Amino acid sequence: MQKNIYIIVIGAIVVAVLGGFLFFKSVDAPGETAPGVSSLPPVEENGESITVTYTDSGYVPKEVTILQGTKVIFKNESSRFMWPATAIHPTHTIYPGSDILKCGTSIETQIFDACQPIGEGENWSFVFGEVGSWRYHDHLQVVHSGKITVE
Ligand SMILES: [Cu+2]
Repeated sequence: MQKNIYIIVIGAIVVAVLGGFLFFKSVDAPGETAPGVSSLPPVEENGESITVTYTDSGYVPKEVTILQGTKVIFKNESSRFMWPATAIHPTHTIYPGSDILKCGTSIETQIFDACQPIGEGENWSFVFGEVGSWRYHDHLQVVHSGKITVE
């Protein structure tokens, strides 16, 4: 009788350990991105877009208010490279899901970070899915900053 109880207890432990292992393995599986990078929820575009121009004296307009799902096109009309990125320099983690460490990964296009210098006359755009007030800066000219308010 005593022996049967041991077998049941050991069996329960084996099931718990195996179950836990499979559970964590299945949680990790859906990402299929770079190691340590989880995928971000899809952003629904609302079909609207506005343009923020980067000039030699900074972003114009410096502050804009948009509806959730609006695409903001950052247009470089300065005489140097631009690199729009969410606050705070240098980590770029204020906008949800963003992090400069995600640049170069499969979710690079889903973060509020150009992740690279954008040349003169070129554009970089981002669709804002998160409601809130998001400060950003130019990663190459940190004094040039702005704010996108998403309603
Ligand atoms: Cu920066």
